[in-house]
Amino acid sequence: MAAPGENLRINSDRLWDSIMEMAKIGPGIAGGNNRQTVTDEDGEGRHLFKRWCDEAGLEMGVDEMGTMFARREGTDPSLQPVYVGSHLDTQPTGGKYDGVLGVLGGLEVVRSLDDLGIKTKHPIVVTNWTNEEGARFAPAMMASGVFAGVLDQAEIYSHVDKDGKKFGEELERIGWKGTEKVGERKIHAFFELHIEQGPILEDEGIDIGVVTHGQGLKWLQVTLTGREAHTGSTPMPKRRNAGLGMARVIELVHEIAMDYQPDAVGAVGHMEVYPNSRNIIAGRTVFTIDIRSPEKEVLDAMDGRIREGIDTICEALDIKYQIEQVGHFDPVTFDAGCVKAVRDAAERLGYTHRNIVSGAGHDACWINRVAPTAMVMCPCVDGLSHNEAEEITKEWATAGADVLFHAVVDTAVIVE
Ligand code: HGY
Ligand code: MN
Ligand code: MN
Repeated sequence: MAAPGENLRINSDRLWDSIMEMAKIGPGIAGGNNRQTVTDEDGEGRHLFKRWCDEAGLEMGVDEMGTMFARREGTDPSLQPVYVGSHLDTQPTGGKYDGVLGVLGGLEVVRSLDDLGIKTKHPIVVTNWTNEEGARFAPAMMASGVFAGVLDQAEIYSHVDKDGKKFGEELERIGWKGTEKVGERKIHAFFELHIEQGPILEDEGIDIGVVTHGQGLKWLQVTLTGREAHTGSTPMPKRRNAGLGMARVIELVHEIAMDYQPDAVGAVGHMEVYPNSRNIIAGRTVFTIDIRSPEKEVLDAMDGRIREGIDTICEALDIKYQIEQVGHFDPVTFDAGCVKAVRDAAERLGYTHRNIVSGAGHDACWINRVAPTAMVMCPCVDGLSHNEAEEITKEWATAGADVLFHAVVDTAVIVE
């Protein structure tokens, strides 16, 4: 079967217009988006995506985690479909492209196939995975994790946000809890287009990242318990300061990550201080350590050193600690066949490309456990993401979607 000709391209204007249309839903306060998972804004974004899928004649399925599957029939409906997609939920101060480019890039593949009158043997399913970000409800890549069988659905339903609302109840409230059993769908291959969220492609002037691996991740939620006391009248030696403990742990995480350069990373982005009053010594702090590395041994070594360090810090400050692992996946090696389809597509289309390891986690990292999977990356301005100022060019979006188009269609097999 012939591969798509190098002249076959997606409709750049339509893709860009769709991204800008989606960006109007759940606007942020600085030009980006706040469309957090299973909020009303997420529900509105889902309805817009469904309307576009209906207009494209796709058959929509929704599973019990709210993941949306929009199916374009193949000439042989008995074949396992090629899945293509990402996520529509955003960070609280997210950008317009993180996740959205992958879902709407997948929809653009289908729209372009219809424009060109191309049929494929395998069906194609455009996918919106619920709660990739893990910002409102941990962990990240939640629905794809349940789909891959690594997270327990009933337990996940009970996860609460900072206001005590439960994920399962919120999913039901916005009307997007489907009836399909999660994980029963069989996938021939899965492709995800995503912005790099780092500086490499832009710095090197390269159009396409051929993602060969994804780095591993651990999220450790730490609770430190000291004693609330007056900041003025409590002598320094008598303080049990959970705020000081958190500060020392944050410094420890940074120092340990710096010991494993150039690849390891570590930070604390989520911090809560109680009672958070100007003249009360913090009695309790709750925060999440995010450590990552392409090497499992390094990730495990950092984990061990951090736990030892927390014990030493808390001993010295006479405070208690609890550590709960709230997110984890090992480094991922994507499917060689799917990675080759991405690389061949970039080559055929004349786009510059390079192999790259994904620094961020993605739904593809979990789906890679149950189906051959690969990712396509495009650059982003200053490598900035998880910031409302996240930006890409229309040309970068087009190149990424063109490569996605060819990789998906190559794998779904064109019918002459
Ligand atoms: O945390 C991550 O890497 C992803 O953006 N959820
Ligand atoms: Mn993402
Ligand atoms: Mn993200």
